[in-house]
Parts: sequence; C-alpha cells; structure tokens
Amino acid sequence: MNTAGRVLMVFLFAGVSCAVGQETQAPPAQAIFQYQEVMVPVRDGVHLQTVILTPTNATKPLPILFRRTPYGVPERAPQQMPSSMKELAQDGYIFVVQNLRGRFKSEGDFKLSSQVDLKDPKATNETTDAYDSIEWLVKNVADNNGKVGMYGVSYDGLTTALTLLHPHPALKAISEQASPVDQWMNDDFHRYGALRESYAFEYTVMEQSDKNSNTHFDFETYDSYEWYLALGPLTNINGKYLHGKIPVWNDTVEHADYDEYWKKEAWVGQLHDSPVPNLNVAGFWDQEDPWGPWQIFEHAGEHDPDHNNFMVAGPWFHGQWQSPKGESIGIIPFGGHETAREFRETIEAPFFRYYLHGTGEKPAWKANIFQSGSNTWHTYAAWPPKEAKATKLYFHTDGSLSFTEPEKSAGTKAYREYVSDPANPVPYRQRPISPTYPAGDWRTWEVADQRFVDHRSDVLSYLSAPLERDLVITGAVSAVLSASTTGTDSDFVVKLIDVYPQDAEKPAWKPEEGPKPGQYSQSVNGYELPVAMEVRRGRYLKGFERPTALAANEPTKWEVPLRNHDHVFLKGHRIMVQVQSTWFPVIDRNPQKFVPSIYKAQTDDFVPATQRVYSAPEMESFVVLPVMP
Ligand code: PG9
Repeated sequence: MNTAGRVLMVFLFAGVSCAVGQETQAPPAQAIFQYQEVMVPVRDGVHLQTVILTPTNATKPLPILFRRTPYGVPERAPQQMPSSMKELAQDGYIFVVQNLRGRFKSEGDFKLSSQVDLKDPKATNETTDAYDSIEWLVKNVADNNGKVGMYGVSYDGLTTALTLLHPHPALKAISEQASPVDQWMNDDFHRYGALRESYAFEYTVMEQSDKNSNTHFDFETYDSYEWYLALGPLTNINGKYLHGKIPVWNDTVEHADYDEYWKKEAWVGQLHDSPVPNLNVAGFWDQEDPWGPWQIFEHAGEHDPDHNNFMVAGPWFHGQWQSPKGESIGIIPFGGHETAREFRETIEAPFFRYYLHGTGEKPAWKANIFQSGSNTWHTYAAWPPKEAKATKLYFHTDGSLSFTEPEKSAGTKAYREYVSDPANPVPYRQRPISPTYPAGDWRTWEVADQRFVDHRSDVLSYLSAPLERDLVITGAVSAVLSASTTGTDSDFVVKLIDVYPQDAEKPAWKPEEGPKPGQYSQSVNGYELPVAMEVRRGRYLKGFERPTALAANEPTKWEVPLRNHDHVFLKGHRIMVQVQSTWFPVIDRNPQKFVPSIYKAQTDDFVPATQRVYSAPEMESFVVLPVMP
C-alpha cells in the first residue's frame, strides 16, 4: 500500500474531502490567520487534535465555523485565502478544524461509523464528540461570540449532519454537504444492497490502514478493471490482500444483507425534525453521496415549524460546489455561470451570515437549484414542485422510446434480450480505469459519454425521436422494468441519457484546418450524457433483510429509483435509456446464480444468463419522469 500522508491536506481548508483543488493567489504581505493547535477533551477523557484559525484582522468577537474530518487538519495557517473560504471569510469567522477520534493525533479509535446511540449515557460517537467539542470551544476560544456553525463536504458533511441528533445549544446553523445517511441503501458503499466494490474496498483501505495517513492501495495493474476481474471472488480480497486487517471491510463482507449492523449505521432513521437551521447541499452527478442530502432534507422536513431546513443542488460532482469556479462538468459547460462561486456568494455565505451574524435575509425558498440543460438557477417554494406531473416514457421492442403505451402486436416478440456474462462485465467508465483516489478521472465518470458502451451486445439502448420542444423534469425520477433472467439472481442497471444532436455545437476548429490532436472528442456533438443511473439487485426485490432467489425465466417487476433531478432535455435532443446487468468494478458482479451471500460465492457460481426486457401491455417497461408544464 502506498501511504499518501497528508496529500489531501491542501483540499481540507475547504472542507472538501478528496474532491476538488484550490486556486492560488499571490501571498499577502501579512498573515491572514493566527494558527493554534489544541487537544480538546471530550466526555470519556479522549483528546481530539484541533486547529483554530483566527483572522488577524478581527475587530470584534466572531462566530466559530467548525469542521470535523477524518482526513487531517491543516499543519499551518494558509498563506492565501483558499477560494472555497473566500466568501465566508469576508463576513469574519474563527475557522476550527478537528480530526475525528482515532485519526492522526486525535486519541481513541476511528470506527468509520455513523452509529449514534443516544440512549446509552456512556456511548461516544460523532454526535457526542461534536457536542463536547463545541462546549469546549465556546468556553476556551478567545474572542468568540458564543455562536457556532458547522459545515463540510462528505465525511465532514456527515459529522456536520450527525449534530442534528443532539445539537449543542451554541450550534446555531449547519450546512451538511453530500453527507451519506445509510451506507447499505445508497451513497458510498452500496446501492440498494449492491456492493460498490471498488469504492468500498479502496475507501476502507484508505482510512483504516494507518491512523496517521490516507493510504492508497497499490494496484498491480494500470487498469484497475483488469485487477478486479483477475481478483475473482470477493473472498480473495481478505484471502490475498487485506488478511482481515481492515475492520469496516470485514464488517461489509460479513453483513451482506440489511441487518441490524446496517440499520444502526442508518442514522437518518432517528431524524424527524429540524432542530438547527440546515442548508443541505447535493450534486446531481455526485459519484459518492448523491442521495443522503435529499434524505436529510426530507427527514428534517417532517417537523420544521420555523422553516429552517433548506435544499441546494446543482449539476456537480462530489464537492464541486467548493471548487474555485464550477463552470462545467467534464466537457459539459454551464452556460457561462461560475456555479460554485455563485453558490458560495449568493447562498452559502448569506445563510451563515443570517444565522451567525444576524444580518441579511433568511432564505425565502425551500430549494435553490442550478438546473442543467437550461443552465439557470431556480428557486422552489416546495420540493418536489407541485406542478411536476409523473409521466411514463415507455420502452418498445423496436428499440424506440415514446410516451405511447406499447400495443399488443401479433407475431412480434414482446421483449428484447441480451446475454450478461460475469466473465466480461460492462465497464462503468472507459478503460483503463484509474484507482478511485487520488486520480482525477473518478470525479467525472457520471457524465461520461455513454457511446463507449452503447454498441455492446450486453447493453440495450432505447431511443426517442428528437424532441419537438424542451422537456423539463424537476423531481424524482424512477424506472420500472418487466424483466426476466435465465439465472436465479441478477442485476439490472438503468441509465437515463440526454442525447445531444449531431450538430449541437460548431466545432472549435476551422473546417479547413480540422481539429488539433485530442480536440475531436472534446465536442458535445452526439454526446450521450447520463442524467440518472442506478442498479437494482434481484435478490433484494422482495425485501432487503432476507435475500430471495428469482424464479428463472419469469418476468418480474423491477422498481428502480433514480433519485431527484432538475434537468431540461432541450428541443432537438433525444432521450435514451440503456439497460445492462453489470457495471464493473464500481458494482461487484452478481453471480447470476442465487447463493446465500454473494461475498462468499466461488468462481463456479458466476454464470452467464440471458436477460429479457419486456414491452407489452401487461408487461410494460418505462421510466417515470416528473414533467413540468
Ligand atoms: N465519500 C466519502 C465518505 C464519506 C462518508 C463515509 C465514507 C466515505 C468522502 O468523500 O468523505
């Protein structure tokens, strides 16, 4: 394994774990922060390594903005203001960053866990550690005004969100950004029980190999797809490489189903109100935690009499809203907007200003969203907006997609079929597949042009006619497949895709000169942009707690949630749906033969299967789109 020490540190001023870079500016003549490192005691006597950055130009007591992270605290004060802190810093805050228990110099054990047991008075967890630290900070940090805010992306968002279960009275506002809430149901480690193999493996190695660093697994092959395929059954991960040394990996393969272990991890089940104003932030193309923030928003909304629970979302990869500008994702531009800067300037900073400085206005909206396609900001009084009408877009056996129900047609087959072979799984992104971290390719795979697989014999594509007018979808998207398999277990992946016209833009080169090397693929002409993608695992169709075998060759209804979106399919674009049964190695391979635990499956259990997707009156397959008038 390759220890990366504090390579992530540069990002961490921003609360952006593993996510985005920072802009550099000329160093100022004078230090902007005074730096102090302290060990903060919590209730069980453990001390947590904590860095306090106090603005050198402070003229009055300031609120504290607190971030709790597993990735390492800054080793010195930043010389220049990181771009992600610029807008906040203008209002004046004491920035405090703390390593979680068991990470770096913080004492105790790092459990990589979201479990919070509030009934046990002796238990410590991220909720109690935050509570005790805030108690200490307001009493001990010089010149603070007694008000604390918390914020952060991903793990730092999770530690922020977990304060909602028992907030300290001095905690006046939080912004959880891309926090996971239930690691079996969605986000980092699984999707409805389907294991995110490459992510869960590489992440647990990263955080649980060495207390003092973020460790990157050393792949023996340049293309990690090749490594995971050669690995064979998942038992080989411990058998050949980890030897039982990574606790959360062990727990993951020990607890295949949605059992007590995962239910305890699913902390959001305990949240039913909004005790602290919270700005939830989500990315529509977040490759790690796209789901959690919406769940927190929904749960906190169950009781929010003071209207303090807000939702912000945009067309971003994980944490992209904390990047310097956010003008595009991959090669998809955002119409001249600097979405990340605009988010911080017009949403994040005013939110904390209102609740921590007591100036400015409370947000007048429930949801504030940068809509892709139209490339415009939209505010909504409710989410999902009431005007959105659930509309079915049907698959047809000729490979077309339309708003008309399939008709019974004598003599033609009611299905399309393909053979899914676990020995030749569909890559989830173009090979060679880089390790998840620290490479850059991981960030934007969810917007990758799907032309790289739509010709494969094990990927079905359905395509609509060019749209005659803009189609706006705002709200929850889902799919229903009527599908069968010759196996007794199986996966189905559904991808909703925006297909750009062949002449969507004028190429950036002169016709007589042609493109420079590498320029041809930088155009969106004909681009197949995934808008929503998800996987369902057959063994969990009847229930998540206990897996059941599928009846071979029997058409079954597969419900595939595709999350919230706000996107415009522009006039002239087409809509595509792709269906496939492998998505490797981000999702582990289903053996396609039912076994009690996939994580204990043997090589011989992995068998090819023929998959059929039906399109007939009693056996419809469709996506449900929340269409705006
Ligand atoms: N997505 C990462 C993570 C968060 C919480 C738990 C496990 C992983 C992260 O970027 O921090």
